[in-house]
Amino acid sequence: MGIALRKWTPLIALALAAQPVRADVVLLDEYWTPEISVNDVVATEIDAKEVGDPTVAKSGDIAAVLTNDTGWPNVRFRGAATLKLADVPPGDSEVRLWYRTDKWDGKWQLQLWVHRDGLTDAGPAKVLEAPFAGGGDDGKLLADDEWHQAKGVPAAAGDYARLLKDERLVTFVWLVPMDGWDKSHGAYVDRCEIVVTKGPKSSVPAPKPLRRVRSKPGAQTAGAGWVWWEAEDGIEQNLPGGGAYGPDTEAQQDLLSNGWWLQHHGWADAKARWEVSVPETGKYTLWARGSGPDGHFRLRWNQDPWQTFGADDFKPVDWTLIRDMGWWQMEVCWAPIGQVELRKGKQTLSLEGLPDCGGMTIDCFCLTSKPWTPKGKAKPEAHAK
Ligand SMILES: [Ca+2]
Ligand SMILES: [Ca+2]
Repeated sequence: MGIALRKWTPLIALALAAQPVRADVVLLDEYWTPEISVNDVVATEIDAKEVGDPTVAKSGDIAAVLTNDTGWPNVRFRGAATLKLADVPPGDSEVRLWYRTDKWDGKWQLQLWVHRDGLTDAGPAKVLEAPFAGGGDDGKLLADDEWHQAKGVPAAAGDYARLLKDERLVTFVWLVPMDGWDKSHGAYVDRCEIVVTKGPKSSVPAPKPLRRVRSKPGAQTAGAGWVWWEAEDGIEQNLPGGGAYGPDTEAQQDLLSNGWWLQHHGWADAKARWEVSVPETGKYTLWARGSGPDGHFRLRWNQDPWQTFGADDFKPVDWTLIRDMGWWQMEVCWAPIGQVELRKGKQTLSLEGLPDCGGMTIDCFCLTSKPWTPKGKAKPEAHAK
């Protein structure tokens, strides 16, 4: 499923107007999706809780670790946050990155790239670049295997002049090495952010960044006549965590059930599978909370024939605005997507994107055997009575 474009109501406009204007932006922290890796650098996500070592992350639980034998680690990370260029004036801002490296003592430059349909159609465009002063001689990183913060003042670059400053853009962070060949290393990076240090926007507090939501494969909640499960709790799925459709603050995250959804934009061959314990044999309505399909996907229970879904099959009855990008609204909606006879016991629901499927966003599902009026992330507790 992808993003439904829908006219937003004046009521939502008023609610948004009351929120403080965002200034500082956490670009990367708990969701890292490497998109381009150069010089054989391997970029992987590392979870401090999973490895049982709190020192592998500096902020929250998740960091990225970059390793290669040739040095010069060069990686572009995809869309972990959005921003308006007007909110982070280059001369009034500072970019910051926590790093920890055992041997790589080169220098990094941070480049901020952005994407906006209709303006950067050839792919993301570079808008800011900043040399990172890592704390060592001449700005080099300190290779003592301790966490340090590199800082730099960004300057306008690339397509900055021609891009709209007051529209929310999807961001990409590119760590570009400026020297440091032939140094085999492991380098952790965490919490990359732009902080406004001067001017009128410097006093605006940053919104709380995302917290990491861990998948619980097969988890579900059930009551009399209903079963609810999170899209992100599939027993199998191949969608990466970052991307244009991810929420980018904790406030946005809290609008989603369990604080996360299965989402990605432009991801070919999307697949997901969920295992559901159906409490009673019977006829159920399957509800999905997500966004209107962009292109087509298909679903099936167990080995039943596939059923294809497109925009005309997704008729929302409940809407919540997640984020207003100016040029589109990211929203999450409930819609009934079919009726099914299911036997008591474990049943498997499978989903596949079809070639024209432009993206996936699914928050959760609910199977109900009784009439239900969905409302946001509230579970149908009334059915349990
Ligand atoms: Ca982190
Ligand atoms: Ca969810």
